[in-house]
Amino acid sequence: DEVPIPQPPPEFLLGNLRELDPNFPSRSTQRLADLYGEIVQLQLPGRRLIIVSSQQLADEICDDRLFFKEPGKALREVRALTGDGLFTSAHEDGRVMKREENWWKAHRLLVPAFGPLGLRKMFDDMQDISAQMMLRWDRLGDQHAIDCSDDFTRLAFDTIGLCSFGYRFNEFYSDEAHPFATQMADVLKMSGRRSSRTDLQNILHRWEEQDRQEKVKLMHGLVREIVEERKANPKPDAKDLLNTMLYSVDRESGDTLDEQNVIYNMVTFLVAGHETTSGTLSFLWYNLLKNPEAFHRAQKQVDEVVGDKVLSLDMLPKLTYLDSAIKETLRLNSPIPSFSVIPRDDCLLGGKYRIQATDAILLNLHGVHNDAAAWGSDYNEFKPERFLDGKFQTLPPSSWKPFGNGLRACIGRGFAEQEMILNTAMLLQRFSPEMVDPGYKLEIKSTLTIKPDGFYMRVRRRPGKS
Ligand code: MNH
Repeated sequence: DEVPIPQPPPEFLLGNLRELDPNFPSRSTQRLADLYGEIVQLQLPGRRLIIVSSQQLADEICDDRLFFKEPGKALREVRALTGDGLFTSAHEDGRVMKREENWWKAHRLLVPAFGPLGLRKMFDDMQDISAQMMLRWDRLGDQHAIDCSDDFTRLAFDTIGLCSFGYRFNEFYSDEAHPFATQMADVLKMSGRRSSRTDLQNILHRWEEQDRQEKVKLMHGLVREIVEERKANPKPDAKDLLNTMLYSVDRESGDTLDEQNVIYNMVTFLVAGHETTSGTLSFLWYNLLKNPEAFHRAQKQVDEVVGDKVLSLDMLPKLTYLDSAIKETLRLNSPIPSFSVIPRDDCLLGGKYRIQATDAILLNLHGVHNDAAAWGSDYNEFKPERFLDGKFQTLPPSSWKPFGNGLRACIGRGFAEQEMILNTAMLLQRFSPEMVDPGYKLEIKSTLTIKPDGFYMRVRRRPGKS
């Protein structure tokens, strides 16, 4: 039997447009989920948006025979920056976009480069950047209030620059963030706002649009310089992503990637990889410091596995508690709060909700990751134990999706996991962090991703650890 999908009362002309806060869309979707439950529909100018917030419905959405990713409004706005790079291109014919061959070419070339062998080669460079962070924290001393989101953003940014194209942004050597990082944050913010306005409203914001386009130009300029430099001075031994993109031939098409697409993908790695990774690390430390038992367990494991030795690649798989704490953080505080798909055809979701082929579906990760039916009544508690000892394999299907789904899932997952475990292990080995304000209540700021706002730590050298 069909059941109507709940909808908040629409307004004249705007429909439900004002339900979405342009500056914080994920707060709006969660508020709607709290009000209306596992499914809710919004009438937006020219389209209907369905928001899904339960594990059961999510599992149907994650069936790629029925649904697939077509970059939604927000991602299409980000294309000003990332074009037909992996994150924002169409791998199939959609309703407004045509299949783009460049997605397939880049996907085939880059999946192996982001695989275990590729990651192994990046270990030393990742450690290099993490060591810079440790040194900086050491020098700042144990009274300094560290802005977590800020420093982890430097870390993630530098790591992608060095590991993927041998470029040093040197974020830890300057007080201000690199201009590229600031421009990127601005462009993402403006792109998000554009996507939640009507065309008319966007015309009225033309100064902001000019600002956005200027920043995009500067960013492309820098990345183009890095590419030109590599072409002028090749590094045949550097097995980084830039070499793969510039010189590897795609077996299927016989092509290499064109230079414009290489630039789009380089910017894509920075966009997709730095805020997500830094947001996760900031949330991780918030969770560890709010849960002293978990913190001590994590530190104990680092003492057992690493001790006073220099961290090495073979130790990473043994740091299972850190891995679980990161997974649990990604459950409770997914830095990418949602992802979207479209249906191939009309269908009945959950056997009762009528979905039309013209709808867009948004998977609200906060809802799915806090579904009591999947996670139990303690779903809102931080318990890394949920993922330990292979329990990760036995979770209900599609109950944990912080890296997206299927063919369009995150290509940088292994990269991010290696970087995060490595950094956390080095930190726990040297320091005992504490919150500057023990009464700090989690505040969240939102761009394309979400991260803690105003979260400060102090770090003290652990006695006897040099
Ligand atoms: Mn990542 C896609 C989350 C780190 C590069 N990433 C996605 C998607 C999610 C995601 C969710 C799918 C979005 C969608 O369906 O529209 N990514 C993360 C998280 C982290 C992360 C939570 C860290 C934690 N991502 C990284 C890193 C890189 C990266 C690091 C690169 C160095 N991600 C990508 C790319 C895509 C992607 C590229 C697009 C893949 C594709 O569609 O082919």
